[in-house]
Amino acid sequence: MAEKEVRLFGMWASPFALKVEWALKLKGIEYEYVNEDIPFNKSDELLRLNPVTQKIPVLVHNGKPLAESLIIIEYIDDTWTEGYSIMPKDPYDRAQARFWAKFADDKDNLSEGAFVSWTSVECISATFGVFTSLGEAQQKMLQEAREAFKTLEQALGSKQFFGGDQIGYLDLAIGWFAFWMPIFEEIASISIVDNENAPLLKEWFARILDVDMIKTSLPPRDKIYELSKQRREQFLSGQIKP
Ligand SMILES: N[C@@H](CCC(=O)N[C@@H](CS)C(=O)NCC(=O)O)C(=O)O
Repeated sequence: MAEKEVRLFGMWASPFALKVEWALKLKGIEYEYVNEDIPFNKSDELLRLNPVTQKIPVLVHNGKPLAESLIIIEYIDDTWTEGYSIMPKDPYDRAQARFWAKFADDKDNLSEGAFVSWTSVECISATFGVFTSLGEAQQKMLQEAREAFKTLEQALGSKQFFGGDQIGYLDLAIGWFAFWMPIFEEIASISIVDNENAPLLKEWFARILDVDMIKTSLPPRDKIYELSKQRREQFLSGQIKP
C-alpha cells in the first residue's frame, strides 16, 4: 500500500499527539497514524525521523519530518490555508497566542522537588510537578500550579474559547488539560482547576469537551486513568528515573 501524504507518529495516550490530530481534523486532512511504543521501545523509524529529541509527535509530510506539537500545528495552518483558520489573523493576537501556549507548556514553571529532569517533563507542565510529588513538595507545587492556571485564565477572559467564538490555536495547544486534569486531580486527590481557583477555565473545560471534533477524538478515560496511575506509581517509587 502506498504511504499517505501525511503521517503522524504519535502514541494513543499522548496529549501532544492528540493536539496535532485535532489540527489535522479541523483542516479535514487525511493522515495515517503510526502508534509508537514510548518511552521504552521507540521504532527505528521514529529515531531516524526525529533524532534530536526522539519524541512524538512527529508529522511527516511528503516524506519530510517535523517535530514539536505547537510547531506542527502552525505548519499545518500555514500549509493547508483553505478552510478552517487555526492561528489568529492579527499578528499581535498570533504572538499573544504563542506566548500563552509557551506559558502553559513551559517547564520553567516548575520549582524543585518534582522529577523535573525526565525527558518528557514538558508533557504536563506545572501539573506534572504536583502529580509526581508528595507531602510538602506537593503542597508547594500545588500552589504554583493553581497560580499558573489562574494566570492562564486571563488569556480567556469572558470569551467562549481562547480563539474567540470558535476553537483556535491556543484551544488546541492547551485543550488536553480539560480531559487530563480531572483525571490527575482524582488520582492524586488534589484540586487545581476548580470553581474557586479558576471558574472561567473550569467552564471552558466543559465547553471544549463538548465540541464534537474534540469529544469524538478523545482516548478512553478508563485507560488514561489506569496509565496515569501506573506512571505516577512508577515515578513515586523511583522506577522511572531521569
Ligand atoms: N514539547 C514536545 C513534547 C513531546 C513529548 O513530551 N512527547 C512525549 C510523549 S507525551 C515523548 O515522546 N516521550 C518520549 C521520551 O521522552 O523519550 C511537544 O510539544 O511535542
